[in-house]
Amino acid sequence: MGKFYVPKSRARDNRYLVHVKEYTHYHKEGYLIVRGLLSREDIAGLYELAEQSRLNRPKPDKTADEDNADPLKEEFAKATRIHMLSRLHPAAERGMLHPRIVDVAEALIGPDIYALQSMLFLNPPGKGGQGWHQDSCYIRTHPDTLIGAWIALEEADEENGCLWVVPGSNHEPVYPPDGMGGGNVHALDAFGDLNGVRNVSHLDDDVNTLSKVVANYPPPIPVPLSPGDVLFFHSHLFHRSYPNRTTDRYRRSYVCHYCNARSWVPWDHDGFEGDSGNYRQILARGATHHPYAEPVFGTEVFLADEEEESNSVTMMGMDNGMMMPMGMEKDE
Ligand SMILES: O=C(O)CCC(=O)C(=O)O
Repeated sequence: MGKFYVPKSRARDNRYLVHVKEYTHYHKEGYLIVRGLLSREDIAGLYELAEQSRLNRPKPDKTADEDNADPLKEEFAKATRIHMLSRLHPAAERGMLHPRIVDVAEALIGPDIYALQSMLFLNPPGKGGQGWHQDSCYIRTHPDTLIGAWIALEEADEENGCLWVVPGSNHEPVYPPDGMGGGNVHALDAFGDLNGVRNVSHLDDDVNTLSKVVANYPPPIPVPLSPGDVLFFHSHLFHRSYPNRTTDRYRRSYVCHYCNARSWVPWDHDGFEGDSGNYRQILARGATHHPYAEPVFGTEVFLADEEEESNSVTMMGMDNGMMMPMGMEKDE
């Protein structure tokens, strides 16, 4: 008889238990907002890291933004996001592997979860924004199981550049960017009419031709969030953000990407050797038959435990055409 594991994290205190309605909303609409998933204490370390990154940044080249009289803006002239701090700072690793975030990922795309990527957004006044795109275009996983978690470190609203999403667009295939040999589209040759798109992520809808597919949908919706709220979003979902149009507020957020740890991952932000980057991805929950990495700073992860395995259920065909789990008494 085969075995399957029972994730150890089931018994954990403070585990976030996903509701069926949340699961169906995510799979139907392509996103899920979990309000207050992280506490103020949980995000304090990430907020502090964003502050340090802001204050310790080398002064930008004056010529890069020379008409800008606002020192606040000048300080941030070039920096809107910092990639992969999770490989450099304990707080960033803890944020990416936060068990309550992984709890949700486990229910939506798991049970086995890799943590792949982290980005700390600063988005000072006048800066930031990313035009319409689909995340699977940038991060390749086979099967394609990628999910994003957008963690608000402060109020994010339309003024300072919250995310916008197109509900239901997660059911679209990934549109291949022209000139990138199909990008990360799965089974590109299996489609008869999957047209390429140009300038994906460009802020200007006139040049970013993914906006033409977005226009087939009802109007996109903004996703304003408060500190500790987390937006989970499907990697095929059309989404974007606008530059921060305030003069006195930042838009600090932490955005991480995960996938099912049974996926083949021919990707790593910092590159990889051989034919897959699986060995560089942290196993954040469950188990995998692929190679994986461990947290660098000792953040606790909840992996499958051999001792907690259970027997799997095998179905058997009966004479009357019904299926019955093996080992169950036959109902006479
Ligand atoms: O937060 C943003 O401004 C953009 C984030 C985004 O689109 C992404 O992480 O895919």
